[in-house]
Amino acid sequence: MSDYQVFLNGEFVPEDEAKISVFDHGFLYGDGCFEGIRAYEGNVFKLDEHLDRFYTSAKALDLTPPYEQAEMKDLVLEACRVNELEDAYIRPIYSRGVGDLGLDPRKCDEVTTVIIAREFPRLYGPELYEEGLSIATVSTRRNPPECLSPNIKSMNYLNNILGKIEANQLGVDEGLMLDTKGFVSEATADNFFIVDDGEVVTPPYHNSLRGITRQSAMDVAEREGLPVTEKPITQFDVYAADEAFMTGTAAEIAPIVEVDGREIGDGNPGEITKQLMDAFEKVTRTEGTPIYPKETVEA
Ligand code: PXG
Repeated sequence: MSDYQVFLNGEFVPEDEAKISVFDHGFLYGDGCFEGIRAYEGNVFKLDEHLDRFYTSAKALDLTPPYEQAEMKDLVLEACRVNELEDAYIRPIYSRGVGDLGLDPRKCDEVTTVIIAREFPRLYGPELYEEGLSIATVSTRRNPPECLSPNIKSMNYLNNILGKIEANQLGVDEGLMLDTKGFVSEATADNFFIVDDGEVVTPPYHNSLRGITRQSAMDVAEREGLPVTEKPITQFDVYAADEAFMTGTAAEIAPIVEVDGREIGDGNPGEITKQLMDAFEKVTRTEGTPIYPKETVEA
């Protein structure tokens, strides 16, 4: 076992001592929220954007965080420092806390706070970033906002996990989820884009998670002079597209070359996709909140 230090309820403890009660409602009911954040070469990428979403998820769950957002920002950076990380995957979690066996959140006195920071490679194998992924539409539909908003990044991922299980059973690299109306929503842990006649298109975010990498990819595309549109897309639009890719903190930008047995474009990662992958990589290496401010390094 590695010896990462995990922040748990006010202190950093060795990871094998970072234990949660079986009566924690995060465990019993998936009642809580989390973020997945990355650091590149000593800088945490889009930290404020991730923390804004984290605190909005908590608010939507009517969960009062024990730390102000600015304190949480310091703790995330500290979690990287105590683990001496430059490149990291960081996961802050707030769960409802320890209660009894009833689901009423009023039974829980204290929100559980966890921050895990560790090294973590890109979500898919390196060859898939060269050759592109084969994906398939799964039958599990993405939770509609009228039942459970996909924009709450909650500790209950069963909707996406059922989609991922189907994708695994189909023997493809990832599952594409539709919304309840049959429009494309997103992949199980990534947002979805197509490129059509030079235009970069992604579905509106109401039926999917408003991904931070999704926004970065849109910003990068605009800076590269490409038209970017948010509009509903169908499976037909996907099959007819010139290119397709996915975006996510864990996956970064990942090219897609096959959907439901249909080749996308010529079956190779598209030129615009590759351009965006390169431009995104540059952005991740030049922006971000420093983990080790200069004064500390020089002192
Ligand atoms: N959709 C869903 C459902 C997600 O969970 C994204 C899109 C992409 O969002 P960001 O903001 O990351 O660009 C996500 C993010 C994991 C893991 O452990 C999952 C995510 C992020 C980090 C790690 O599989 N999902």
